Amino acid sequence: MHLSAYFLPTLKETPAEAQIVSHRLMLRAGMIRQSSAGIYSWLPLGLRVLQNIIRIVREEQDAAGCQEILMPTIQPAELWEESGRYDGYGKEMLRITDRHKREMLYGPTNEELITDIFRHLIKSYRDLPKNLYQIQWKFRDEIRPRFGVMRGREFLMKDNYSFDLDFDGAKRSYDNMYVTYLKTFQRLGLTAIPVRADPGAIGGDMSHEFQILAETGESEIFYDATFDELRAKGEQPDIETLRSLYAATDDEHDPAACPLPDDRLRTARGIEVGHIFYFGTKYSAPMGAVVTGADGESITVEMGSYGIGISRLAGAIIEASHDDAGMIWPESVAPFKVGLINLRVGDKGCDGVCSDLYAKLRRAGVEVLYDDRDERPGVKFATMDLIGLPYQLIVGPRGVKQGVVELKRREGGEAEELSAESALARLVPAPAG
Ligand code: P5A
Repeated sequence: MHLSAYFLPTLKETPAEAQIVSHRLMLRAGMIRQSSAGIYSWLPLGLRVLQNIIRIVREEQDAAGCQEILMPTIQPAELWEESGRYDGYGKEMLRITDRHKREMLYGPTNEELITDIFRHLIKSYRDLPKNLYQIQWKFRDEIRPRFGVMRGREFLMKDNYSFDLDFDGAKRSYDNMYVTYLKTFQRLGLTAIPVRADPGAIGGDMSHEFQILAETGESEIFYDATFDELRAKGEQPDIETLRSLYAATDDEHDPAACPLPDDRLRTARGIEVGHIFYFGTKYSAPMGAVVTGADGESITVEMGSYGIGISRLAGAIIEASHDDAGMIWPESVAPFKVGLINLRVGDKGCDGVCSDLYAKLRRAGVEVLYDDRDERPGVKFATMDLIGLPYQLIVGPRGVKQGVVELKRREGGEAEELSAESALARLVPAPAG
């Protein structure tokens, strides 16, 4: 992609309404634009990040044996009357009346709709277990939408739902998602702390939140100091270790019952990027999601639901990884891998080297954003630092004469002069095998 043609509406001024760094940076880098409170359009750079998050979440869901479906955003009110949540959900639910005066709603979550699909289409114990997921927009009329995409009203969620014959099966499904979430967040460049949580409106009696530590987080969490020590060492702890460590939200944390000595207990702010629930027959019993067992008996299925805040993650990753100059994307979610900077557009040597590098990177499947604008070097560096691509490949007249280009890592800022061929070899992944 040539930056001269790319729709990247960057802002020079810091928007006054943005209170936290991720929101400021997303607006300044032209990733999103608000259309009404808590509702956003995703512009090209932002959409690339969102799609990378979606890809990773989807790959991990598929690898864990979940199957993708897509449910509508608009749901009939009757299903929620059946589960008993229609009135209780309150003002957060956006209620709509259609032309036939039927009550509808924009789904804030999909337990009822999936249970309805299940009860009509799955009849036998032989069809279980099942774990179905979707990646779909949700609407919650939050009283205080804020922090950009972190607490929106319309937001993108990966939600999945497990169905099992008994508690042991449901526990296996829950554990499978617990492990899958840790892997997913790790691939997104995040260390997530699984925290025992209050199941809230979704209900049930087993629940974990996945929290990313950040000062601007909306939740307060209590956790074992070992988490910090592991993070400081840059280690991703194994799952058994993680599970054995204490962590709880402020609702769940009970100082009298906490197993940790005072000097091992830490408290911090966190951003909830995922939340998993086991709720047994809370929806399947009132809605009649029943299968026939091996001896012809009726079995009410055991369910769980599991959510990842996809659009929130775009903001959360920035909160976890930025500096004064801008964002620092982990390679897995970066909108492009390389920013190619031509320091003197119009100079034959620079233009030639850049065109050649651009073509070769593209041919090798490396995503590259080529700054071919007629702008001062300072402006180009500032733009690249702001948008935070993992590598900057800098081509200037002095280097071109000496047969070198500069390769710089955004994270850490290490820079090196090397031949164009060596730079390419660094950026192009070695063929497998
Ligand atoms: C689990 C999947 C549920 O809704 N039902 C289906 C369950 N859980 S949850 O915790 O309420 O939401 C799951 C994740 O969605 C993100 N999220 C939000 N993101 C942006 N703006 C919001 N207003 C918002 N509300 C929830 C969170 O990451 C949450 O963990």
